[in-house]
Amino acid sequence: MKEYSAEELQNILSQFSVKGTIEAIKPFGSGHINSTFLVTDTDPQAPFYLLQKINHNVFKDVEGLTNNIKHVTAHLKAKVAEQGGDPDAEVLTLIAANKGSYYIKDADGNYWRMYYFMKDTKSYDMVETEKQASETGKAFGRFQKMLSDLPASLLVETIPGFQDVELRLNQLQEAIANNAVGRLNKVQHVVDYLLDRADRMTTILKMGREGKLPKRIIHYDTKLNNVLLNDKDEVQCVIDLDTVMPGYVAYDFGDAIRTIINKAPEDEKDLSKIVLNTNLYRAYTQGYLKEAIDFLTPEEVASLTEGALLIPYIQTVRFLTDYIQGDTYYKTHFPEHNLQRTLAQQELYRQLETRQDELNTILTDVYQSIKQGA
Ligand code: ADP
Ligand code: GN1
Ligand code: MG
Repeated sequence: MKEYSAEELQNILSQFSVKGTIEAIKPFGSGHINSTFLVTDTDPQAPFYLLQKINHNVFKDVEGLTNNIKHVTAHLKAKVAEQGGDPDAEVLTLIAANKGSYYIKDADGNYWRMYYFMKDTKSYDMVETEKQASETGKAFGRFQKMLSDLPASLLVETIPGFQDVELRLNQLQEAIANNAVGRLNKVQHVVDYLLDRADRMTTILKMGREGKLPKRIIHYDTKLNNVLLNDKDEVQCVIDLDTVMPGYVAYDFGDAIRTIINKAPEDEKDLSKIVLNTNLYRAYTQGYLKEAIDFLTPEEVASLTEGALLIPYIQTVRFLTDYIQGDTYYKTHFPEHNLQRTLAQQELYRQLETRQDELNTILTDVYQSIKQGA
């Protein structure tokens, strides 16, 4: 990533309606896509800001993306207010740019936007407690519920086919055919493992095509660190709204379980540390279903564990594709980072595959006890 001087960042900042006296602008967070900076004020009581360079390689339509975020945040804020909550604490707020838009384009053609920074919150890369798991489940269940009456026609698809397994496998095949940086040989065994399962992974797509699963507005990037928890580890705000689009709820469930069902990071090097934790899985499922049970159809509930296998599978495919094509998509922090991520996700998938029945039993158990008001 390009290093930005304080002067360059100040210049970008000056194009937004920012008040106060800026103390510092520093890199922040551990997202893989955008570049994020925390903007602090000399007065600790004054608002702080979060400045982001939008990854234009990933998000081609920045205007459409920004409109999506405007619609989604306005809708969420109205719902939170209706329910007696604090919209500015519980929903992201975009900062207007001086030209009346909510993003700016710099001299190099890069796009930037700003939010208010949510003070006294934390986002975790790795789960530590069942409370964090259940609060994250609650966050995404409530998020889907609040967006269930936002007309999908208002939103553009910021990344078409984002969790479409057939599309992701086509992208893998393309990377294999190009073998652009000569890495294929080294990962042929992972390619074989994934392709062996390609047919088995289309269950959700097929159910969708057969009209058995409705498309709803979902978050599409429900990893643990896309939720801000407060100092008591209670949910405060769902963040990273770039991918909010119509999709199947099983995608959101699966992506969350990917980061919540085990305490190892998604790029764990020592595969023996990747161990499924069914208490964390149960806690997430409880938090999620308590919020979502009223609007989910029985078929959707039954599809959730399939999502819990599908998304780690797709994530393995995506990390592997990026490794083979020479690390062009995700930010990497060392040369073989995408390979390490691939192997960790493959291991997670492998364990999930052998224990799907157990995941189903827990899900059914949680579902029944919520239905019976236990
Ligand atoms: P990316 O798309 O790169 O993942 P995110 O929007 O998720 O970018 O932001 C990266 C990180 O910055 C988050 O994981 C979180 O730790 C932090 N973050 C993002 N938005 C806010 C906010 N408004 N207030 C506080 N922290 C935030
Ligand atoms: C990216 O933006 P971030 O870091 O929250 C990616 C997700 C992946 C995730 C893997 C737009 O999420 O799809 O699941 O990395 N986001 C995009 O950690 O591709
Ligand atoms: Mg993020």
